[in-house]
Amino acid sequence: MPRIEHVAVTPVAFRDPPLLNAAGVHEPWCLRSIIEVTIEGGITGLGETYGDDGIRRCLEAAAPALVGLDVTDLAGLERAAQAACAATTIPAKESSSRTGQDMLVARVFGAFEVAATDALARHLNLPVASLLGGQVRDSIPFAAYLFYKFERHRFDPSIPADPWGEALTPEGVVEQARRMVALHGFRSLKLKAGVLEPEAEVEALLALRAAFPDAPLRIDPNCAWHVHTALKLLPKMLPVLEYLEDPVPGITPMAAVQAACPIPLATNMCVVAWAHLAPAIRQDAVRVILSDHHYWGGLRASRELARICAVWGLGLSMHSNSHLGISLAAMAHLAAATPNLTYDCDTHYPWLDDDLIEGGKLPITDGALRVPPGPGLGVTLDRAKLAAMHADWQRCGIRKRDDGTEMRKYQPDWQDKRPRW
Ligand code: GKR
Ligand code: MG
Repeated sequence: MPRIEHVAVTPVAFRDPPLLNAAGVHEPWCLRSIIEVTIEGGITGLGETYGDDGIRRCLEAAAPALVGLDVTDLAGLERAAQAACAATTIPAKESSSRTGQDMLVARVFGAFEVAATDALARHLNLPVASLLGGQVRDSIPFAAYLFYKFERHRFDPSIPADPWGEALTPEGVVEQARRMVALHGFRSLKLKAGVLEPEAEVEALLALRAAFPDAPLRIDPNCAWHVHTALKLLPKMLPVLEYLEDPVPGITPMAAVQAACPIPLATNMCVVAWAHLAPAIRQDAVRVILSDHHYWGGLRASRELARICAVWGLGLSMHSNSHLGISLAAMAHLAAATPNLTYDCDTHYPWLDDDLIEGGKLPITDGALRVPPGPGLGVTLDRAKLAAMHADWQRCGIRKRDDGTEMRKYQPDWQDKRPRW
């Protein structure tokens, strides 16, 4: 198979609206890293991952070591990722507290694995889904991802107000949901919680149920609640929820809630690495895993995770962070090749203004994305937009996502406290 001839890692920044969560509020710019793996014959495969400085430096350290590897040599790719992560000093404040070394390697490896898989699939003139075991669906259902939201980035006057407006009340959340459903036809709704008093967030959930009587609903407080709070709220939430996502921090507290809860608990927080699976399954802490190829180690690792979920009778869906179209295309090909995808996937994509792929944003209609037809991931870079987003990265001044510091601009005594309520 062709060898890797060149690897490029380009940091980019794009506008992100002031979306609220338990960690604070999104900053005006979101960072991502764009990966290009070029193989013999001049074919280039694409990948996209986190953009914080720590991972970016590991990606840049690994890139030259990939040159010369056969594009199918994933073991060699993993060794390069391991060596680069071991050799890169990441100041503690620049790396996420949840990210151990193994998870860092999985992130770095995963980013290159996607790009190498795209390149290989293009070389073979096949869609990426074909290399993951075959496509079992053409269209991937996504949920509307609703956020409490400030009207605008008040501390950056250069940024115009976005069309979404403020959402800090049940009425505001319902209005946001109506707009998102009108734009994209979503059938399921997810409310990002952990922002207001839990009772107020449950009121918003009930308002969503009243406005959308048939929509499957989820709420995700990102571990902002105590076990006793989650248990107290269950009677009100149970009749309207399809699953409850990460109400409390940690496997054992999640197991305490799951034991009292007839609906599944879902997570993208307490099961985020292979080592977490055994204790979570043993304690029956979660019944839905929200997988994410960006941190589980790429596309093939995520297929393996899906198999484990199937074996253990766990539900499976997909977690998201703010992202661009290369990530969305990779999520779509992975989802297309995953038979046991049991819930609509999450995506932040409707919050994105503009994309850096040719043709602009991929269309989500009737609540679903048609899998971009191959070869490869089915998306290509718009070089002018890549250059513009790289220039934005150079001048935006942000080098690590920090929702807490951004939140303290609005509320100086604000602290990230989980559980808070
Ligand atoms: O974008 O604010 C956000 C989300 O809270 C994100 O950071 C989470 O990782 O979407 C994610 C989740 O489901 O927990
Ligand atoms: Mg979540």
